[in-house]
Amino acid sequence: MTAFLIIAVLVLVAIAIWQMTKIFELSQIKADNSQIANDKDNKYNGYLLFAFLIFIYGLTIFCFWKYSEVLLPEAASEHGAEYDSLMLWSFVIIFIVQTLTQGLLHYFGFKYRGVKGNKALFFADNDRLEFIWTIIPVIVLSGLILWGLYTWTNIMDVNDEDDPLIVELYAQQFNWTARYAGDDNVLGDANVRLIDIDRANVLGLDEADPNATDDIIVKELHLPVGRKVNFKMRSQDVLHSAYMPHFRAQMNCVPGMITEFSYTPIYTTEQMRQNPDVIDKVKRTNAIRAARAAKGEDNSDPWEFDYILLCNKICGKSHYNMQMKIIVESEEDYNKWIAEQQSFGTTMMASAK
Ligand SMILES: [Cu+2]
Repeated sequence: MTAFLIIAVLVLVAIAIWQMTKIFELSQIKADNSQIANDKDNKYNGYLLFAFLIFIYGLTIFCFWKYSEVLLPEAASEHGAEYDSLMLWSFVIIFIVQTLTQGLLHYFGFKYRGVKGNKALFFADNDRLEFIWTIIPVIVLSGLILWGLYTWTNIMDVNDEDDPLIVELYAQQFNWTARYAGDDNVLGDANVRLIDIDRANVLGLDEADPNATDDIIVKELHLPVGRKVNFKMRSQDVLHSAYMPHFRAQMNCVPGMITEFSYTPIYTTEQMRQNPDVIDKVKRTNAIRAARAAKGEDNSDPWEFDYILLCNKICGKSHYNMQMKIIVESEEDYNKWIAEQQSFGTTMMASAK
């Protein structure tokens, strides 16, 4: 009996499905199954184009409104303002061109959408038009490139005529070490093959080189405000990149060679903490941290602004945390700090005992 009932139910279900398929097929007959777009389809596509245009314009405005605050504060180096204005003008030009061309593209897409018997206005050849759309980008781009080259040469001025402070930035997976050139302001020779961890020669300094004796190896970068700093970068293992965003500075650290970058800090850490954008950022970050603290989560201690050196090349699994604090201070404070540091010679003598 049960078997009969099951079979009956299955048959009824099968009939129901068959009937429903039939109803579905009937309902489809009226629709136009043609694969060729008709005027109505083209009209929909035309309006969808406009909707998309509004979407991208809207997205742009939204991003300006929402994310402008995450941009870097005012540059803290002498060359930074020039760098920033080059970047700003590049963005302004890109923004204007993008807004205009996208508007025109979508407008013409709509205007000349498929309509039976409608034919788009077109030029097979127009010298004047081609001249205009070639010459304008040529002028604008060469202007930007020339300005860029000029700015680049200014920024990459690593000469040591005006007595810059010489500092080595040494990169390795996954930390930074800084080396000051000491009283003579000349860095001693170094080579990764001379590294001797047991004797605390972590940077492979040549002990036979008299210039190395007064070198000072530290884990925190202190810079006197207003004095040019020439950085000499080395890497022990893989490609790293020394990135100091607040100073608009970045240079690759390449194993086997010394790369250079130079800048003059113009604001001390204390002065930068008074910058309205920085104050705002600290406030926002600490609001997030306070919320985390309320939930008992990690990383919830109040944060204070500091300049920072980051690695900007994906160099391995702990790349994200490869950083060093930078402190810009008055010449007086800097001199006091550097006088308290141990020289390479002293460390070596201590380890020899
Ligand atoms: Cu790195």
